[in-house]
Amino acid sequence: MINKPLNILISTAKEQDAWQQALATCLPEAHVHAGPDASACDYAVVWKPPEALFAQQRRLKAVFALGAGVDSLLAIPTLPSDVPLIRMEDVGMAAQMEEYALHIALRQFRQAPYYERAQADRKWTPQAMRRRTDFKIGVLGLGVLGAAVADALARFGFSVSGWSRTPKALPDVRCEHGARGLDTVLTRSELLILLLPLTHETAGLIGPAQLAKLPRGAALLNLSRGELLDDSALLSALDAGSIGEAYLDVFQQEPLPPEHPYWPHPRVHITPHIAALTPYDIACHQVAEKIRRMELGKSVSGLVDRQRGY
Ligand code: NDP
Ligand code: OXD
Repeated sequence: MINKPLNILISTAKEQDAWQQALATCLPEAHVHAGPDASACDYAVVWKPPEALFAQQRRLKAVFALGAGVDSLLAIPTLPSDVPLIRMEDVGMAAQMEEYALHIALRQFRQAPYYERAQADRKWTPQAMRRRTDFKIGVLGLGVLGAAVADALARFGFSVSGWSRTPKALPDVRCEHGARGLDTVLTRSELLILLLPLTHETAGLIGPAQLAKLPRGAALLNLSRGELLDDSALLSALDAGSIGEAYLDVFQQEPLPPEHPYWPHPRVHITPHIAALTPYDIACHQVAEKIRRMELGKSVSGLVDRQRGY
């Protein structure tokens, strides 16, 4: 419990009342304000806040992002550079990412797109069986979410490789890093899953050259940010048949504009950025615990490294 009165500002793009209530429940010793005009607060808990918020709030001890990715927050020019920025770690998102990735992996492994087209053509064309261990999946990003996804796929029996910036060791996952490591993962992956943060290094990472390295007919699953992917290159690769299917949860522009060529494409499968949603209760519990630790002068995890961009 914190003894001195604390003022917390919550600012979310949507469902503000529910977030305010959840945070007040998890942190009963604090005043949780939701209006933009709240007087100087100790902490801000935000998702897509107005730029004016940081210009008004000059005494913040930390900013908490209500999401795992902080690219949009880091792009706000008024975000104070000397205030710690702390992001969400898992808070129930890892399990949702595992479900999503397993669902797509099973679709691809059991050739669902092939049989759906065969049905449309009234064709009875059984294909040879495959073993799980022969189905090769690559996961780019082995952080909180990527490592959980790679582990879940490996435990299911698929042959999984993963890629990160620094070297990693995960049971039953072939871990790669660096430029050569990326090529190793790309050239073997029949399903490539993107779970990297958007940074100056990862923006545009998957372009024509990288797509061309994947095995012919491979599938791509983007769960991270649309900006990682060159949309025109992907559409060309889909039309040429070098990429078989694209499963896209995230886009350079969200909501995806109605005229975007992804919408009608027969090999593009769209979901509206719902791969992993942030549950109010678990997220607010994590924020509350970290605020309590900070008030006691203790360190917290999830601190964003501004230089790295994640
Ligand atoms: P983490 O910060 O825990 O993990 C990031 C991973 O990416 C780390 O393994 C890191 O390497 C790796 N990485 C970063 N930069 C590079 C690089 N230049 N080259 C190679 N590897 C790199 O993030 P999370 O796992 O928590 O989240 C990942 C992303 O998922 C978020 O940033 C967000 O964009 C997205 N997301 C999407 C959601 C959705 O609903 N679609 C929901 C939640 C998150 P290293 O381990 O060496 O540091
Ligand atoms: C996140 C997201 O980063 O929802 O948490 O995309």
